[in-house]
Amino acid sequence: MTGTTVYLGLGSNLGDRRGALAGSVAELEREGVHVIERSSVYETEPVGIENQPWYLNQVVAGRTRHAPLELLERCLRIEARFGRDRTEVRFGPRPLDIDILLYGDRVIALEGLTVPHPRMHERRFVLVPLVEVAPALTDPRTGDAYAHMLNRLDEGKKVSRSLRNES
Ligand code: GSY
Repeated sequence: MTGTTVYLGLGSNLGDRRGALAGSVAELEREGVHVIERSSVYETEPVGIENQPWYLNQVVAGRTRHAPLELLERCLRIEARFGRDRTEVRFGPRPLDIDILLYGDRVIALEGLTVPHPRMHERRFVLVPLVEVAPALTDPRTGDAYAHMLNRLDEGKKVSRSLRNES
């Protein structure tokens, strides 16, 4: 497929977490995002509101012909299919979260969509899986490698590979 390479961050901390991640990959394919790489699944300590269940997180790379806002619309639709309700507490628990981390090398500042994702560089639960799938990837604004940002990050939240049979 031609189009743009995008990196998406997937997260779940309610219900069948692993099922939501696996299911969202299938849904992305249906919604016009051809998934070309998947990181391992990571068990991660919550960031933001700390008193909530731990997350499973994963980063996928895909190719899509959708424009950024169309892609966002498709991601929101998939979240809703997995029971996500956007009236939830900000930074609180959710059955599925799909964040657009990177859209090619575009820098996007639109109402409702900022790319690169504004908090990705300060989150181990994003950078660890991102660097796993794309070790040489650089920030389109600064040219700085995400691997270097991860090495310098002093966030301290636990991020560890999750075993396949955990939910
Ligand atoms: O931004 C995604 C939702 N989220 C997460 C997450 O996916 N993983 C971890 N570990 N903490 C989080 N806090 C929020 S909000």
